[in-house]
Amino acid sequence: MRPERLHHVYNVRDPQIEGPVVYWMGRERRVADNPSLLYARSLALERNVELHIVFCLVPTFLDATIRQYGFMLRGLEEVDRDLRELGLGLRMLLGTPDAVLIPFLHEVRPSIVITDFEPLRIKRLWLSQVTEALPCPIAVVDSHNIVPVTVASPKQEYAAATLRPKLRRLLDDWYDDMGEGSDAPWTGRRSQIPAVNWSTVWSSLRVDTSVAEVDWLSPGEKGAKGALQKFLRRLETYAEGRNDPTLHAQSDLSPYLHFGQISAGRIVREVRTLTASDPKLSASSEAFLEELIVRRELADNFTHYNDRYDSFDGLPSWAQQTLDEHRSDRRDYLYTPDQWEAASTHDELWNAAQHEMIRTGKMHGYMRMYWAKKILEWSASPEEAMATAIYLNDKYELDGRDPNGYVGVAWSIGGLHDRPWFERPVYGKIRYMNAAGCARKFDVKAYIRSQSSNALFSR
Ligand code: FAD
Ligand code: FO1
Repeated sequence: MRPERLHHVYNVRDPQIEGPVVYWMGRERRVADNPSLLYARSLALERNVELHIVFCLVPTFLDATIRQYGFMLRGLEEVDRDLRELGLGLRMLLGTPDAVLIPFLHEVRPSIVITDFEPLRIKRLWLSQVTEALPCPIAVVDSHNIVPVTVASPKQEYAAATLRPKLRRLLDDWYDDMGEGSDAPWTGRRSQIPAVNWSTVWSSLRVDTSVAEVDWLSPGEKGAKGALQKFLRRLETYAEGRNDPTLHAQSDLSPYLHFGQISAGRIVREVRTLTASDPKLSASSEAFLEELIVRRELADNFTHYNDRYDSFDGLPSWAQQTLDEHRSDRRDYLYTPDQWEAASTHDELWNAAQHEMIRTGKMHGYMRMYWAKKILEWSASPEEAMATAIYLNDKYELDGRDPNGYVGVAWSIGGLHDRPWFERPVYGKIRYMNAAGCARKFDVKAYIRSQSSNALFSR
C-alpha cells in the first residue's frame, strides 16, 4: 500500500511493537480489495503478532431502519464466514465505540489500530474518542477513494470541473493500489476467535422495522460481484439510457458501495478491461467512470472539508444569498412531513418517485434530482427542504446517509458544485427542473404507471 493512503496516524509518540494489530473495520465491509485490511495484515505479519478484526455495531445509527441494517448485517455475516475460511475471523462488538471498543482495546493492548477513513461527523467523533482513550497509534486508511481524498486535493473543491483534472493526473498511479491480495489465506500468527452469535447480534438492534428489507438485490460481497457482472452485460446502454428511469441502465451498485461491500477500484478495473476488448463500450464506460470516480470522490471531498455538509450554512455563499432573497416568495403548494412521506402531493411524477424509493429502496438517479428540487419548491424554507429530503432519503434509500446523498441534496436544493442559473421564484438562481423537462427525456406516463402502487416491481 502506498504510504499516502494513510490519511492520518494519531498517537505516534507512543510506538510499541509488542501487542497484536487490530483492524477496526468501519466503512469498508469486505475481505477482497481492501487496502485497510491489507495494511493491517502486512503489519501483523511483519511484527509476527496476532491480527484481530473487529466491527462495532451500534444499536441505532442516524435513524437507519431494518432495511439498511439488514443489508449491512447480512453482508457482515458473509465477511465473518470468508475471514474464517482464510484463518482469520470477525469480532462483533455490540455498542458504541466508547462503550465497547475502548474496553476491548484496553484488554488486548494492541501495538497499533488500523481503521477506515470516514468523512461523516459521527464517525469523526468516534475516532477522536478512541484516539484520546488509546495508548497506541491509530492509523486511518482511505480505502474508499481511488485517489485518497487528501492526495487528490488539500481543500474543498468548487465543482467536478476543478476536481476532474486533478484526479485524471493521479488516477493511473493510484488505481493499482486498491488492496489486491487482502483476501489471501492468512499465514501469520493464529488466534482463537470466538464464533459470532448472530442471533444476539440481530437482537441487539433498536431500529425501526416498519421499513421492510428488500429482496431484489442480494447483500454482501458475492451479491456485489454478481450485480457488477450483470451491469457489465448492459454497460453499453449506460451513456444513452442512464437518465431514463423507465430503463434499467444504471448499475445498482450504490448500496454495495455505501456498505463497502465492493471496492470502486475493482469496478474500474473490470469496466476498463471489458472496454479495452470492445471499443463500442467507450462512451458508456466514460460516462459511468465519471459518476463512479469524479462525482463520488467529489462527494467525499465535500464532506471531508466541510463539516456543515448537511445544512444550509454549508452551501456556497452565492446559493445562500439567492435563496435568502427568495425566502418570502409565495409557494404554490406547501406540504406537511406526513404528506411528503405518504406521497400525497398534487404531482403524480413526484409521488411516483417517492413510491419507487419506499418500495424498492432505490429511486432512479435522474428522479432523485427532480424529487429534491420539488421539495425545495413546495417547502416553507430551504432549511426545511434540506431536512425533509435528508430525512426521507436516509429513511428509505438503501444507500442513504452517505456523502453522495448529502451532496445530492445540497446540489439539488442548494447549488453545490453547480453555477447560478436564471433567476426565478423560490429557487432564485438555483437550477430549476420541471415535469416538462422530464417529458423531453423520457416517457413520464410510463414511469408513473410503473410505480403505481399496484404495479409489479421488476428489475
Ligand atoms: P450509477 O449511475 O450506476 O453510478 C455508479 C456509481 O457512481 C454510484 O453507485 C455512485 O457511487 C456514483 N454516483 C452516481 N451518481 C452520483 C452522484 N450524482 N453523486 C455522487 N456519486 C454518484 N447516492 C448515494 O450513493 N447515496 C445517496 O443517499 C444518494 N442520495 C442522493 C440524493 C439526491 C437528491 C441526489 C440528486 C442524488 C443522490 N445520490 C445518492 C447520487 C446518485 O443519484 C446515486 O449514487 C445513484 O443514483 C445510485 O445508483 P447507481 O449505483 O445505480 O448509479
Ligand atoms: N457504521 C458502523 O461502524 N457501525 C454501525 O453499526 C453502522 C450502522 C449503519 C447503519 C446504516 C447505515 O446506512 C450505515 C451504518 N454505518 C455503521 C455507517 C456506514 O457504514 C458509513 O460509514 C457511513 O454511512 C458513511 O458512508
